[in-house]
Amino acid sequence: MSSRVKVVVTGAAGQIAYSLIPRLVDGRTFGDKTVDLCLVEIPQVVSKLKGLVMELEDSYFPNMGEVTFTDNFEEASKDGDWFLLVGSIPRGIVYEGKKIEERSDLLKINGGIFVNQGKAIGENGKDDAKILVVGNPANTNALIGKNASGKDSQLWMAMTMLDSSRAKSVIAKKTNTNVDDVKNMIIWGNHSPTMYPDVENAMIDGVLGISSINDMQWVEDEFLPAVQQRGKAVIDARGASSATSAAKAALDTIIACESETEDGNCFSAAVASDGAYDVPEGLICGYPLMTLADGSVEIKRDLVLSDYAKEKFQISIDELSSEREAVKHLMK
Ligand code: NAX
Repeated sequence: MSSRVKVVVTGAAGQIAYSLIPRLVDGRTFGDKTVDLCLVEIPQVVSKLKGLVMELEDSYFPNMGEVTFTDNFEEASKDGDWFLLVGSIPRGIVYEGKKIEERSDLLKINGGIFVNQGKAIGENGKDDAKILVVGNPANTNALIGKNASGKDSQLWMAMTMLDSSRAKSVIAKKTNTNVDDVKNMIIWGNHSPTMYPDVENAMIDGVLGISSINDMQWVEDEFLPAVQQRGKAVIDARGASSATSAAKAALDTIIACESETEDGNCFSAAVASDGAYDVPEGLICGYPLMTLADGSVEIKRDLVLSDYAKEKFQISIDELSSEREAVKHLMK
């Protein structure tokens, strides 16, 4: 395996990136590999990255390789091993004279960005590149990007690790355990309030969640709303969306993909459906994943969903299908 890794990060002057980028080179996420960074921003902001590069240089990171920044994604994408697509136009911003409030408007604007980025990754990224879409609407942005890339050997993911970590935290508090005692915390579906965090299949201190929690009323009334609405709760409290927790989740996703998953375990991210768990083919859907010894990432297929889980999951699948319908003009 190469001892160098090139990581391309978009939205590099944003909030999440400020927490994320230093930790890509701190020797934990990629172990002892040398990490080359290519930071990408829109032209109006790109010069700010000079300051971030100065800070990185001043931070004593022995594993940091070459660091460059640009507003030219195509150039940045050359030989990229990892692409962290964090940059997108956020909700609430005024774009071409219109305040962007609706998910459908977000889909439209960001969809266009992801066509170009997907194409560049397909043409210039490594054949086995891994792409993690963080910018919202993450699943459908990933769908558009993957479609435009035209290269099936690359792995496109949308981030649901933050939702999984939030769910672990709520369960750990409820069961008086440590977050590390909660394993297999799967997020099914979309990274949106329709997601289905699966308590029943989680392992809590070695016991299956359905036995350990045994309180579906709590799941329905407290757990699901707490996890599904956590992003909004953070925005209400902080006046800005989750940043440091989102950065940690992106790092945890990379770590999960870079090392073999322990037997029986899985982690959460959204990948293209091949029909697994009756999800329409092609949708980028939150699934339980495993990294195999050869470095490939596979869907874990032996989980059983209760009727309750299936009903909730279907709501999110339907939302993903309608998002795909809304962007079909951007797909080949
Ligand atoms: P910021 O607004 O702080 O930063 C976004 C940055 O992206 C800006 O600096 C902007 O100039 C840049 N950008 C926009 N278009 C770009 C393009 N085409 N190429 C390169 N850069 C571009 O947002 P931040 O708080 O960092 O959040 C980034 C994204 O993550 C948002 O879409 C947000 O909704 C999403 N999130 C996703 C989460 C997830 O779990 N998947 C959780 C956290 C967060 O809400």
